[in-house]
Amino acid sequence: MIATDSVGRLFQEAAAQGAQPLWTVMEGMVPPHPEPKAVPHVWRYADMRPLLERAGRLVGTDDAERRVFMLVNPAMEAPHTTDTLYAGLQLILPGEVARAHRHVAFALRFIIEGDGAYTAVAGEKVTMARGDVILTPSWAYHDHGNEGSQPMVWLDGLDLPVYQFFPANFAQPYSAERYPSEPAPSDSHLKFSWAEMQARLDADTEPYAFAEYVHTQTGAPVSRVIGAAAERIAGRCSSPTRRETAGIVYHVFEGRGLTRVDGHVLEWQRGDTFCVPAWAPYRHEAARDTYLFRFDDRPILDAIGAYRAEHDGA
Ligand code: 1HN
Repeated sequence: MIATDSVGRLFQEAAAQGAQPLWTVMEGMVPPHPEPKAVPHVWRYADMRPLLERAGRLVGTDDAERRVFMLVNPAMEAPHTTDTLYAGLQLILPGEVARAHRHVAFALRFIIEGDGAYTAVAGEKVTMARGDVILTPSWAYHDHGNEGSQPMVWLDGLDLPVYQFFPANFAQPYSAERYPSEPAPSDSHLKFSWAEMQARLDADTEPYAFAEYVHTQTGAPVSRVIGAAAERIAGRCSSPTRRETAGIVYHVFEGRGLTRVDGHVLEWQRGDTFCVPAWAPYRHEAARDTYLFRFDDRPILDAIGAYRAEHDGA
């Protein structure tokens, strides 16, 4: 034993060996409650739409393989909209093609505006209409094109942040601009129409209704990482107060109101996108009849046994 030994000296010599004491930091590693880095935030369509329009004038699809503004959480960096989810707003103008590629990351699209554009996924050409949800499974070649006369805007949801932890995300360009495709069958498992989802929500006579998108081939959530759902809240009514270990991205399909998240008040209206961090209690209050689309990381949390939820039963 060295006579002058000390804790400081021990730590220094441990550091020189690439080792650190656990006991000084252990509480932070097993905190008493989840500690997401993301904060609640709203991206207003009234602010984002003009930026997309300018990007449409200034940047072509030759220079931007995907013309997207990422929705970056104010407390984090891209690609984080929440700790585990990525969201972005994508614009494609009439006549444009966003060229074919594929990647391990899963994507879903929620169509915000426009008509006459398509996304071709693994050989199925899927047409887009407002409110549709379109899936791009992992490793499926996909390109987007606008054969209509209106700009097309949609919300992209990807599991990209997950690949910050698992460096397993490859991407490949396709050898041509478009991957060969045929019109998708009307019952394609890649598309969920809004009409169908709204009918499910409206069939519930309660002031608040929740319905999950279920993959028509697997009967499971839409992907192994990301799940999606929609909610209806009648005007002057509220959702229950909930909290989940899932992070959530919400998009306002129709309506106006606010969401209370952990002391923050997020005001929103049609076209806006907002996020709810993991384990933050949240409650939606609708000023008028409202439909919300949401995606979350519940499937991957379920897979690792880490999904938990509480609600007030209201
Ligand atoms: C991507 O491939 C798309 O295909 C959208 O539309 C957003 C964000 C990061 C990486 C790949 C698309 C993306 C993306």
